[in-house]
Amino acid sequence: MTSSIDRNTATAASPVFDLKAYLKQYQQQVEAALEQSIAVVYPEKIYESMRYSLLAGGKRLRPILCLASCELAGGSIAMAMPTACALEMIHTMSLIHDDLPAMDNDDYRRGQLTNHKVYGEDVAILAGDGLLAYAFEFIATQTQMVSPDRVLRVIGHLGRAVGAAGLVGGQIVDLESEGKTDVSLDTLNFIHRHKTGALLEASVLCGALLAGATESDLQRLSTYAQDIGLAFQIIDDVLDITATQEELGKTAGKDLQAQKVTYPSIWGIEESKRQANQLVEAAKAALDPYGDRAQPLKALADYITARRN
Ligand code: GRG
Repeated sequence: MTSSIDRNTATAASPVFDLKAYLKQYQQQVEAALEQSIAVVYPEKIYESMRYSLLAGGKRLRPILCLASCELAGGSIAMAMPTACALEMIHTMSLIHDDLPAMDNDDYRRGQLTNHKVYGEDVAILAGDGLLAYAFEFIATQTQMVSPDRVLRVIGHLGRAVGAAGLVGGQIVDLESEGKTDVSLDTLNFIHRHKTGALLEASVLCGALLAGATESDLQRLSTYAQDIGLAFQIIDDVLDITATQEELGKTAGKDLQAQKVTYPSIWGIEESKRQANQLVEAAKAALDPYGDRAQPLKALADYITARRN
């Protein structure tokens, strides 16, 4: 296929992009698709528990990044929606497991009680497992208008991003670092590039893969995604200190309480914000060749540093 850049020239008078309206519209579409994605059948408890966390709100950033990236690369929302839902299923399962007493031990998530507080630890573990498996089933069975080789690439990429080479690898180094005061910046970067960054990168790349993006498109999008992934985590660490429990929808100040090494604990709050802004600028610059077509992804990058939760 031709490069996305060839089909896309920046215009002198770029229209102002309304991120608020964009987020509202895409969030609504994602909510509707997620609502339809899982039915409650026998044995009801597991499906109810999966739906409890999946439909608890959240910014839906990963699905929206996937849809926006697919559109930038010339695809449609319909092509990417099953993968977008699967990304949210995987993200939600990682939150359920992260909140368990054996991990971060949290009582609140997305403004409501965590899954294990409502259903018990045994059910919460299974709800996470159920969502993880279903995510891959959902991509394989629900994706339409995309050739099987592209779907296969998406499944392969996502599997790698979620396993020991991605989320799971980041989480274990995070657990091993708990209680240590001498965690290096390299280790902190490893943790967050894997634990948080890998799924954000997969969200962007899977959307583009579905649309048949070229290798050079994938390279640019990967640079964008890795930069926003790290910026996202730096701001997450800052918000843990500066935002309230009401704003966050989860316990605030947890990192300080657990004496965790974070970006603000190494750099301070102002320098952390500066580093995050620098990463966001670099992320946006990587998409300059796409002109106006990159407006949604660029605005989403800005949203990462401007958000309050
Ligand atoms: C993936 C197999 C598998 C197991 C899970 C527990 C675990 C392994 C990994 C932890 C991953 C984790 C919870 C990373 C934190 C990522 C993060 C910053 C989450 C907050 O994301 P937001 O702000 O949340 O997008 P909302 O609620 O808006 O969706």
